[in-house]
Amino acid sequence: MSETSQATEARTFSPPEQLAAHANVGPEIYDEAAADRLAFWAKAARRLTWTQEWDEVLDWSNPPFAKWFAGGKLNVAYNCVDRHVEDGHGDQVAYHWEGEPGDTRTITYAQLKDEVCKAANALTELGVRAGDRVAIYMPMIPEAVIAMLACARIGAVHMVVFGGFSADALASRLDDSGAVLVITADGGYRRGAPSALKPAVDDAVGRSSGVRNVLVVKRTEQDVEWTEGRDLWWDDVVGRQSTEHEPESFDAEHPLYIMYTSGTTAKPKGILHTSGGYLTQVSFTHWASFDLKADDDVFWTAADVGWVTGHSYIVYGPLSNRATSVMYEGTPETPHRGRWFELIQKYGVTILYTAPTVIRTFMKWGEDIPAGFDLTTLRVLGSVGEPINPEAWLWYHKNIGGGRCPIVDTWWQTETGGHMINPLPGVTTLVPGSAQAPFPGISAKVVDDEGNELGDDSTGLLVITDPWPSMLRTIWGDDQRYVDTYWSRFAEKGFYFAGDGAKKDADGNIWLLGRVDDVMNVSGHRISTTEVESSLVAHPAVAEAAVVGASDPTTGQGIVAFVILRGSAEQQGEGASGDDLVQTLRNHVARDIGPIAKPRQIMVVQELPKTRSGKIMRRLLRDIAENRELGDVTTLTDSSVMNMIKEKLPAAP
Ligand code: 6R9
Repeated sequence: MSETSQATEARTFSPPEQLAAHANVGPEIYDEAAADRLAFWAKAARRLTWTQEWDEVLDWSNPPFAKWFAGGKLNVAYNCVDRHVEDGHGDQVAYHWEGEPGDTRTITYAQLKDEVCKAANALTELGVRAGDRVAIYMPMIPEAVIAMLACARIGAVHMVVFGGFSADALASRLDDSGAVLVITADGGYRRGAPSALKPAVDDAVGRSSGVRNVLVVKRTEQDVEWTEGRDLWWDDVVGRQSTEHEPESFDAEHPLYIMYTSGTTAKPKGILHTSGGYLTQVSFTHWASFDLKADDDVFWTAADVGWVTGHSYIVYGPLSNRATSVMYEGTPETPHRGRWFELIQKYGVTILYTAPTVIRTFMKWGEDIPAGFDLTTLRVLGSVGEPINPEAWLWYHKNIGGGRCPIVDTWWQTETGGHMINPLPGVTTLVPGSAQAPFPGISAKVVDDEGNELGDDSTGLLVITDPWPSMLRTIWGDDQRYVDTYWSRFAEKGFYFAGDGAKKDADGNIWLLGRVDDVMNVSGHRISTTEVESSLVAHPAVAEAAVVGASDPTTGQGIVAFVILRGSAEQQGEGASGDDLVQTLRNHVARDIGPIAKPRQIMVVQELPKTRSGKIMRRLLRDIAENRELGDVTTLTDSSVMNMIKEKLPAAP
């Protein structure tokens, strides 16, 4: 593979003529939004069905606590399901679901409505009330979506935890959110075998005081432990409910969900999203960014619902727009490396949205695999989760998009709820590798450390300068941390600090450069260095640990850990069994946090570089992990430490 640097990539791609001619939005949308931002978002909000009109589009009287569409009332689930059935589209497929073993389910909007109503009645019977938190820890099966919508329908706040996370991760989230119910499954299929979910739930719920019931979907039929009185089968409780359920209207600012994301400290942040503004932006961006045509398209976000991308672009965006979606349970290589392409061919997928890490994996596997399938139905491609390097962009464009599909590279975050910076497929001349321009109605800037806007051809920090409808409203239970984390860096200017570095090229296109704080991005998953460090230090052999994200050709960043062993373990680390210990530690982290957090490499060292205030200088360790000349070491307490570390290390890959 040749290196294609961002600076040297010069090819651009104008919108396909046919697509541009019939696109949902044309170039005028930028002027319209610029002329009156709030009127623009109000118009987007009117695409939804409200039972009561709002009094004010934006109430920003108490920044950074925003209220969008205050006074307005709606039901999010009604907007995603019922209104399409009432409009005569009950027979339209909402999801073509495909299990990893090849079993399938086709769910129409009418069927989805019945299932959501039954689940809403079941939750009510279990005593769940508006405002209560419900944890969802599920494989990628339709019940995950049904459970989310059932919560939304009754005003309960869902909190989806990615099924790959450990019992510990689940336990801390149950605790922090104060969940009263956990909805899970016996297991799911992953890489050709059933993997269990229930044991982690039993472990986590055993440590939590607030969870009253565990509702279990039968998916794999594997044996599960059962706690009488607490555990209930989904089929028993939901199965017998009525398909009638009257949706109640909730305030636009009623909480919709909490999604936890890693920060710079070990404690994950519960990002809170509310109803009206969130659905407005997610629905509108889904329609405009992908040029979604409800009657014709087959839309596929190939991601997990346990990631914000799944919330916004598998569930709320597509359903609010009456899209027909594909939902797939498993991994791309099961039972063979052409599985995704087979699904595109089978369902006639027209829009595919996925992450660069998957594209880079497909590149590694070779272009012969996609070439063996009919992918000609595709017309728009999307990318999300990390910067897509121009080489991967061009490969995606040629080998999956057949050279004819625009690629929409969408920059956004759990915190932003929906797309923020991306090209529009019928409007923008694409620059491979760049997310290009703020979405209409979004005000993003690249600034220097003082918050001064930078001109073209410069590098700085990404900020959002005005509130947007699907912005997070706070960190669950911690307003101060919300202020400190996002709004204190540029407090005087009132900017939202995204935590990403960004560059503006000579033409004003925005290029995202990754996290500037200590959050790593591994295959699109955000993992904090502190989280992994805490896990390592929890192992009896480890005295101290420092973790950095080093650039990795496949996963974006790879986790590299530097550990100082405890006295008793030191000899092991030096001796022949050192490799064993390193393996043990890698597995320990995988078990503790989840497989995604397993360090790529662990190096045993004598010392770690620290500042006078005791902070580990990860920047220097990153230099080592990426085999670079060391940067500035003047703030180290002891600059000889770096030489010591370098001497002891094998050459980094
Ligand atoms: C949606 C999502 C957010 C962080 C974000 C940034 C990185 C996401 C990106 C991108 C460059 C893109 N990121 N999309 N970087 N180009 N198109 O990924 O949310 O999991 O919260 O991660 O991911 O660093 O700050 P989340």
